[in-house]
Amino acid sequence: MSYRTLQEEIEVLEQGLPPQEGDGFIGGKLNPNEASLILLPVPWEATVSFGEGTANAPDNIKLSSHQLDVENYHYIKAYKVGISMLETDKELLNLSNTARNEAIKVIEALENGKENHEALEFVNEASKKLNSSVYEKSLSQINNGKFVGLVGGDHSCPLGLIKALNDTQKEEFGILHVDAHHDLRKAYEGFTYSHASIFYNVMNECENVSNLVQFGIRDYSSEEAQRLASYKNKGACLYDSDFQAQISCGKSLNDVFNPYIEKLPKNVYLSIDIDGLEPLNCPNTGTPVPGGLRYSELEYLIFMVVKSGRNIIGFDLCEVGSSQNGWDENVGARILYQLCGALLASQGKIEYK
Ligand SMILES: [Mn+2]
Repeated sequence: MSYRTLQEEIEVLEQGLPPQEGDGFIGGKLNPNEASLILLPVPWEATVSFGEGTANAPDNIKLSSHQLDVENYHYIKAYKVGISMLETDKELLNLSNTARNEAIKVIEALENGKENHEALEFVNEASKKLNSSVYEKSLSQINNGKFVGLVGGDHSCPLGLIKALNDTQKEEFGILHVDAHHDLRKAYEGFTYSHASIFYNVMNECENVSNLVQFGIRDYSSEEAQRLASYKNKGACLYDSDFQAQISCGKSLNDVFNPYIEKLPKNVYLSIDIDGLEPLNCPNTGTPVPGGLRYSELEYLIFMVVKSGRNIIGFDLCEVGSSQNGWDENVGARILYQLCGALLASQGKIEYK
């Protein structure tokens, strides 16, 4: 692939010509060395419990993003400081497919009241390989002075990125997490690094994560609610039912979101599971749940973080499904571009309004 320089990239994107098939995110072809923000695709769905397809999301989102206009209301010309999405790691995709087959054996055994230790061990080892691969890739970008946004894959993908930030940030950071689920299970179906355990693992393994603030949550176990409560002031959750009730009583989004934004420290990592949105925006995500945030509410929530003066130090977008008509990927591409703009604006790289 022949890359563009940043100057060439800006010229091409501002011409607004239709991107060509092999082009990258938003039709870009920028040399990653010249980017401020690197998008790391992670084609992984070893432990998904219901609907499959999210391992293909990075490539699908990239293709879908070709129909985006690069202008954005809040974030002014984010492409001008360079956004580059890396090539998808095919080896990782192969490992995901192999591990997925083993995971199905584990789940089938469980459904028959049995256990398949050999398959379980394979999946857990594969997940460790994923975590160290994401960690190493993230770390090398961060050490090169780049910001990193991760494009999943299922929600187990970002542990390596969060750990790389944990190991390189001078100050502690908080996590703003949007999801239908707490993702606080201590292993799920026996999988240590399950999509349903991401924040259990983060809170256990990342000592520089000051707190976890969750939005959109509406499908959870008592184990998870108790775990969140056990974090005391390190954990907070605006449950979706509470959110909907407050909005129904006439409160503004500002008033409802603000007390939760205020719990976050200066530095914030955003973790967006697309199933935090209403299912009409993500009909093919792995575990859709009725209710949830509207697209524009998520957009405003992200903007509130920027407007509050906090620094977004990294992000992930996970669990985007594969659809026949491209709708899930279309929404995913738009959220991803919002996240890029928000990070770059919060870091003072671009203007916002
Ligand atoms: Mn999740």
